[in-house]
Amino acid sequence: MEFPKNFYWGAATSSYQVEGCNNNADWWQWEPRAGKEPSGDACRHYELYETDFDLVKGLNHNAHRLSIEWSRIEPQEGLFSDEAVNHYVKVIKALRARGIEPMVTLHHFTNPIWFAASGGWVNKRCISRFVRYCEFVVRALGTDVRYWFTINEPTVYFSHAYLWGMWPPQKRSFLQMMTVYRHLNEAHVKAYQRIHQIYQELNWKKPAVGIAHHMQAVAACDTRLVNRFAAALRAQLYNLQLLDYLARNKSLDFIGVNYYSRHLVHAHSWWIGDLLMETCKDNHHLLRTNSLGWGIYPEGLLQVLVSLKKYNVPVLISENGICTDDDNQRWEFIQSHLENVHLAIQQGVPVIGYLYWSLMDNFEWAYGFRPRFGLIEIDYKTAHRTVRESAKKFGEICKKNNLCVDRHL
Ligand code: IFM
Repeated sequence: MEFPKNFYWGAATSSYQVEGCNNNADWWQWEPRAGKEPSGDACRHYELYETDFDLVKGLNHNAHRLSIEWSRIEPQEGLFSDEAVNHYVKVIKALRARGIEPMVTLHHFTNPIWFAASGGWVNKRCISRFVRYCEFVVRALGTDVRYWFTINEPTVYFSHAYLWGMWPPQKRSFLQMMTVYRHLNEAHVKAYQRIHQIYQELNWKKPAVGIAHHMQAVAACDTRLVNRFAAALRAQLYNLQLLDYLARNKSLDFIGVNYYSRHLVHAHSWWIGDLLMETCKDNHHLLRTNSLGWGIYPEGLLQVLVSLKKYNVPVLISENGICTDDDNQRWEFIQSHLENVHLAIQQGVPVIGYLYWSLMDNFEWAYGFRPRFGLIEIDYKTAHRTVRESAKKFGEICKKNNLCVDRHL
């Protein structure tokens, strides 16, 4: 299965999950308060990035997605750290020097402590604050960066942090969630416009600005009308509504898709709560699962990709991966999902790249370090890196731009 010419192959990380010692971030403050495993030194990627990028190069990746830690760049309101920005300049140059396309996320779940303390994403000022930070970063890094993701997984962020109370600031308020939803959308649009203005002003080649959107396959667990209706409603609300807004506001040069699993719909009644949330608990449609219990459903990636055709912009798989202690399972996961990416391309979806989540094992938020998502295994005691077999096999695909599926799958 040949992939298009110039296809981007690589992996993704985020600053807080790999760098270590991000002690100006709201998550850092929250971990001990919530009794969570501390992120601590994480993978020590902040100091070991050159070593990591040598591994990336050795695995034939031609693209790499990483995020900038806002709390390092702006540790106090309006005070920008030269040291932090110089660090990221070096990081981006280290990728370029190895012939790897850097793809940069500006917000990946964490906020500076001062920002969170003054109302975070509920405070209307969040938009101008975020855009000011983006402007600073883009001016500093823009000469070497073409692809920007403004915000990672807005829907995951606002639901976990403001509706379900699972992440800082642990709110459980529908109204606050809706405010944050609106603010994140507006922040994206404003940042999109500002980034384009900066590139134009400085006479740089046009950037590509998008979002990394968490999408789930949604399937009704049987053919009953209520389930089919609930599935269609959820697909619209969870997957497409945000993109519809951003597309209407002409702020998507590409769509980044983060895909992991399926949402199996079973609504017992027409009550709105059931329509929106209830999932099937029966043992029909059983799927194999990752180590966090998420069902593995490769066909779902095809389903979500096809649903993006209507936006008529390039699509980049910005995350797709599995946490497992069985590396064979990881390899099967990668192959089966790539088969579906290939099918989507054949069906006319303009997919331009595939980034595996994650380059290395890392800090999986409220779950701590237990889930192992990495192509590269991390020994957290010594920070020793071991390249997994699945990573080497994936590296062959990246090199050949071609997937040859193992027949036993
Ligand atoms: O680790 C996360 C990442 O930060 C955002 N997308 C999903 C990944 C796996 O849960």
